Order: sequence, then structure tokens, then C-alpha cells
Amino acid sequence: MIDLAQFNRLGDAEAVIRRCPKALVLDHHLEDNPSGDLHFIDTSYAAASEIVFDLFLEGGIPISRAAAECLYVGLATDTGGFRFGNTNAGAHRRAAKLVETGIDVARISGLVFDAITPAKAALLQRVLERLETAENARVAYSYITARDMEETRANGEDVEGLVNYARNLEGVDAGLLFREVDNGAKVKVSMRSTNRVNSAAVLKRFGGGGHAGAAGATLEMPQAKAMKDVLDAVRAAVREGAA
Ligand SMILES: [Mn+2]
Repeated sequence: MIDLAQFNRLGDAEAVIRRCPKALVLDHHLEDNPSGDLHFIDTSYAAASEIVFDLFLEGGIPISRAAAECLYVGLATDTGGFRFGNTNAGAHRRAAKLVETGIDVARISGLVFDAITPAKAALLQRVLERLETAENARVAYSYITARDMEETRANGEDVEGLVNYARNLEGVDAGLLFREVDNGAKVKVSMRSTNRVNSAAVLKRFGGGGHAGAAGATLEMPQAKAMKDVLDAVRAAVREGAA
């Protein structure tokens, strides 16, 4: 398992991994009680793909162009295009080594960061229309319903990154996006924050996890209640961070 350390976050792969005699975990998230048998968990890595990169180096395994592309995508996405607070010298050093293999950085970046599907554009319209702020505009949030997903023919991938529009609003310390899943039986929350608020700590009490600057949780309750409960906690955290 790479980039996560809990069986219950594996989705469809959970059943398969649980049947394996041993599960190896390579991760860089804060994790008190990881699943699996063997663990290499180091939060100093900006990206989990860097751990895989280091295994290639340690093992003296040549990095093919295809492998370099995958490792670079992992590194670029986990650091938000080398812009997030976790971006460090090690991330840039490993990126340099990957670029030296001859990968097409502009093509990869275009596909990963710039290309937007029509479904995503339609979702984004709705997300921006509903964008609200709270706590003197230090919290921004929006939501997506199960019906939005149907009407725009969007999938989970189209939702990725939309939370950033809430966080990127000037003066905002915590940006959130709520999304109904399982026909409204559950709500997925994504949270992004500045260093004044710890997203992982806020969402931990809702069974979620992640990093201080980026975390997520899945709540089994109606969207309206999930939004109220989580936003109450976020507002408290923002007030605390300001104190
Ligand atoms: Mn990661």
C-alpha cells in the first residue's frame, strides 16, 4: 500500500489486500495506528512516490522512462506542482533526477494540472456559484450533491482540486468542499488549510485523516448535518488559530 496506511481507505482494493499474507505500507501521512504488517512511514517525505524512488536507488534498479513519468506525477501532485508547504529540497532533488531521464515535463503538467473535462467545468460552475464564507471570511466552503454528479456526468476524478477554489480565496485559512456519495448516504469532505489551521486534526474527530494542510473524511449522515458539524469544528479551529 502506497500513500495511505489504512485498509478501510483502499476502496475496491481493500478485499484484495486483506487476502494477502503480508501487507507492506509505504506512506508519508501522520498515522498513529497503521494497518498492515511491515511499515515504512516517514512524514518528512513530501510525496509517497519519493519513497518508491529511493527504493529504486537503493536497489540499484534503473528507472525506465515510464517509471520516471509515474514517479514524477506522484511527486508533482503530492506537492501541488511543487507549491505546497511540504515542498522541500529533497522533492526538488528527486524531481531533477527524474527530469534527467528525459520525461516531457510540459506534457505531463498539462495533462495533470491544466486539462479540464467538460464535466469538471460544469461542476466547477456549481461549486463557485455556491461558494460561501464564514468566520469573517477565514473559512470558505461549497458543496456538490449526488444530483450534480449525475447531471454533469462527472466522476470522482472530476472533483479533484475543486476544493482549492475555496482555499485560494484571499484571506481564507480553511477551504472545504462537501460532496454527497453513495446516493446521498455518505458525505465526503475535503479540507485545505494554511499553517494556522491543522486540517488533519480537525477531521480526525470525524474519522478522517491526512496532512496538516490537506485532509479528508467520509461521514455517514445527510449533507446538511455533515456541513453543520464539520463547519462548527472548523470555525472553532480557525478561532483558536487566530488566538
Ligand atoms: Mn501523498
